[in-house]
Amino acid sequence: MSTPDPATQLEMYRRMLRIRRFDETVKTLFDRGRIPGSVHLSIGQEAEVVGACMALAGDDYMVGNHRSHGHPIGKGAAMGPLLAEILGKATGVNGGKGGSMHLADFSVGSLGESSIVGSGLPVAVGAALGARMQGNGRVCLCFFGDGASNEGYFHEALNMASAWQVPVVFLCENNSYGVTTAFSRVSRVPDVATRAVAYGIPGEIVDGQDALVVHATVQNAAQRARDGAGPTLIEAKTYRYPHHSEGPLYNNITYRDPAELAAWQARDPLPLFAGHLAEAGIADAALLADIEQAISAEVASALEFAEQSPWPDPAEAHRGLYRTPIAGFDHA
Ligand SMILES: Cc1ncc(C[n+]2csc(CCOP(=O)(O)OP(=O)(O)O)c2C)c(N)n1
Ligand SMILES: [Mg+2]
Repeated sequence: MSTPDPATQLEMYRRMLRIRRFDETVKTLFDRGRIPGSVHLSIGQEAEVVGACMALAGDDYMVGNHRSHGHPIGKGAAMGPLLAEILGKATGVNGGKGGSMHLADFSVGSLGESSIVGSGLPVAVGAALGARMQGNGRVCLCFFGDGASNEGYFHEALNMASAWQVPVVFLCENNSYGVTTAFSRVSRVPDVATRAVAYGIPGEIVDGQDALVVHATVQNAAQRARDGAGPTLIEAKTYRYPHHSEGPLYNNITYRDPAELAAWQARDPLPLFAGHLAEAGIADAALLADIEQAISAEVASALEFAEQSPWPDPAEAHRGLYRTPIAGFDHA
């Protein structure tokens, strides 16, 4: 696959920056008590998110997990309705009923996200099977973590996808930890990608801090899937800079070496990609500064939109359910 043209590479940088600034804004809102529950940030992982999402066609499907603010942004979604959803507002992508861990945004093919670790894997296989049965040429990209690769869902989904050769790309975002548990403590094989052998599908390891490498690898896998050659398991080695989720839970827990964090921060995907754009003559310092300013303005206006939006009407509470569970509350 060829390297994306300069305009596409600039858009990759914009989306990575959008995710970073979006998640920083979410953190500020959370710290001010504006978001109930918890939030899981993708800061540090932007390159693999954007590289993978931008390797898809506009109408391809995508499935996320609990750490998925960045996935719809990577696929090109508007930030206002995403932020409104996280704040529980009526203008949110799911009417404010889903929140941080349920940013389904059908406008960009994002089928949904779920806090049940591993549960997106079979959903992705179902979506891919549906695409094949409908003959619409779409593929489904499935994001999941290293922790999810130890769930039964992972094995069932990969086996069925392989047996039925459905057009799905499994993208493991291996950020080395499931909450505070290092992957090396819960697996005798160091790489998730090795497990592809058990299902007779290709398994590839990529540098998750390099958006272009991830992009090329996912593009190849998506083409393979579209051509009827079945699924691929890709493992992007990456790292989250914040703790698992926001809040005071992790303040006094030691589970990772500060030197390890510093080593990954030295390979922060944003300066890495900015450096590449400068070296390749795609962006000079002035253009990079303009992009930085434009993205900050976009995030500020997304926040303004979310803040100004109304709360959902209580009468909406039971709309969108398969079945209205309480007699007398039938608003369907
Ligand atoms: C089935 C299930 N088991 C446990 C949990 C609690 N839990 C939430 S996130 C998480 C870790 C997930 O790790 P990973 O898949 O590596 O994703 P990451 O958070 O690192 O992106 C756990 C154990 C859950 N939500 N669902
Ligand atoms: Mg993990």
